[in-house]
Amino acid sequence: MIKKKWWHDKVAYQIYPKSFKDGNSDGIGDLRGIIEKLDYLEELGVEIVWISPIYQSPFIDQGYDISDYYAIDPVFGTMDDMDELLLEAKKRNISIVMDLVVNHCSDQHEWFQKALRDPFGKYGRYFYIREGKNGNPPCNWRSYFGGSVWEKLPGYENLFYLHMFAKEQPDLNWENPQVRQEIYKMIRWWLKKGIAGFRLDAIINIKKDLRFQDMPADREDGMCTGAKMLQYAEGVHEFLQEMKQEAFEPYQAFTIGELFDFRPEEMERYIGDNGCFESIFDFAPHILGGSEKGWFARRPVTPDEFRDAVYHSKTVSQDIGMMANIIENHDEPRGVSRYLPEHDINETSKKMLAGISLMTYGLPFLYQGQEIGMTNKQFQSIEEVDDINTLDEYNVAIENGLDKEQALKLIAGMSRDNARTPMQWSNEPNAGFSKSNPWLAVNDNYSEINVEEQKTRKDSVWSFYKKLISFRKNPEYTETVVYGRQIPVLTELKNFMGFYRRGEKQVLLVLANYQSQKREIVIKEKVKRILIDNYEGSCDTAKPIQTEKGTVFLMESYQFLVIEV
Ligand code: TEU
Ligand code: CA
Repeated sequence: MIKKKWWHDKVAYQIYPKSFKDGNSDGIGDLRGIIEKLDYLEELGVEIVWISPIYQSPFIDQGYDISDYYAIDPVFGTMDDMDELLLEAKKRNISIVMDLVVNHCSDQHEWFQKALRDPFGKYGRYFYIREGKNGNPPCNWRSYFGGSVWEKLPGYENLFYLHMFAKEQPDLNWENPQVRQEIYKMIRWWLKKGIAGFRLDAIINIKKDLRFQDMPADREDGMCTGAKMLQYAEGVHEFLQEMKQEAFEPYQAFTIGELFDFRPEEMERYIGDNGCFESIFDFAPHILGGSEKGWFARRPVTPDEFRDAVYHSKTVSQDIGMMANIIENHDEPRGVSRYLPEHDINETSKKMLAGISLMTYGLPFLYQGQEIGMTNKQFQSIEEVDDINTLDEYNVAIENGLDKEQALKLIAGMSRDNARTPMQWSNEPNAGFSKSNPWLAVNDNYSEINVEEQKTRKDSVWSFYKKLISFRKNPEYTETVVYGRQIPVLTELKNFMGFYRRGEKQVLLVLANYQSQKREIVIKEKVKRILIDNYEGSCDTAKPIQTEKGTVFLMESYQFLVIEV
């Protein structure tokens, strides 16, 4: 079994601050809004809250472009609000985790402004500034948000700076020890303030393949996705270990890495006993169905693929450390819209997905609105989209010959704005999120799907999440739910997920009928008791029958069960 950590038995929750709750009625969520809702989070059973960036920012990439790491953006409030939030959270046993965005900063950050003035001086070395090839970029890497990763330095014919993301997000030069020290200093400053730790944004990108060479083109634009260089970049662990020792360890900080494109054999180095992070997100289901061509060429994810991805992650990680389970975040569509077939999205199937996510080995990480089963937005036109990433993918679709309508249709399902629409608190105007017009339109379905309504109903998605969360904390079962070994069962069945959680005190069996058709399931064990059933309270609640083959269940459409055997 893995070494126990204080956060293992918790449930975590991500807040996207612009869209969570508006405290001062300007249409944008803020810190006062979060403070207002701490009781709500406590009631749900949340004990760790990660807040997406609230630092000073020009908001080219919604706060992931930071112009001052030591300041709260006025849109969100003041440093006093932040201190109050920390204090109030503490009273409720909630640990606050901030976003650490240090692969890049904003082009408005004073470091970059100074670099622009003197590219060969001290601050020039804070970034990757390179000579081009006769006025063309040094190499053919494509940025995550489209176009070259290289942008010309204003005033120079053949000097470029590197940006893996938008051109307003210049990459910080981690090879420079001064840069690293500045970052560690900033981290310590925040930890000293009382935050519990950080979520580390795009962190694997901090190590570059410094040869900056062309790679074989993967699209007709002649470029290759910059992410590919990560395969050739050696030594990210040295940076990460140094950061851990100098910044995190002195404060015993909780750290959770956002890692894509990492090598599975490195799991130990990431989340093992001496790993550089406490945890990392499990993005295995997220990458399913993707295409090098772009979002427009994605295909839907099948239940079996989803299952296999989840099982694989657990197989490679559960003896090493604990990953975090998500079905959505601020970069993703809504989980229920993505992992359930479109015509089957209903409260029962949403509860099944909730059950899978919370009963799978790992730290459950909810994203705001997931607990009420918020769905993707129906975008009517590209004008409704704010997100820089979606706008680029829309253009890619157009460049590939799709007309506007098709392009929108194909990329809308992946848009990051699906998750960024305001939190649906009630059926009041603007979903109770704000008294003014929100910065991004609310989802039309807020009168059906909202917190206020769901809290009054015992059979709501919200109530089911609450039940799953309290189950994780029930002293009778917590050890098994948190540390019990996950062992797949009935893997030959299509559209089905079954697994044991084998603990020291008991064995739980999790069964999910991931389809609308009913089916018969036979298990070899006798049932001690049924602990969770998403049909509870209805006449279709599980009724196991003992036969000589074993125990037989007639499982309803998207039925989800946790059984003690
Ligand atoms: O995301 C990193 C990242 O890899 C994503 O950009 C991902 O490729 C994309 O969202 C897929 O659609 C982090 C943040 O979570 C994201 O919001 C930021 O835009 C990005 O870093 C840059 O800071
Ligand atoms: Ca506000």
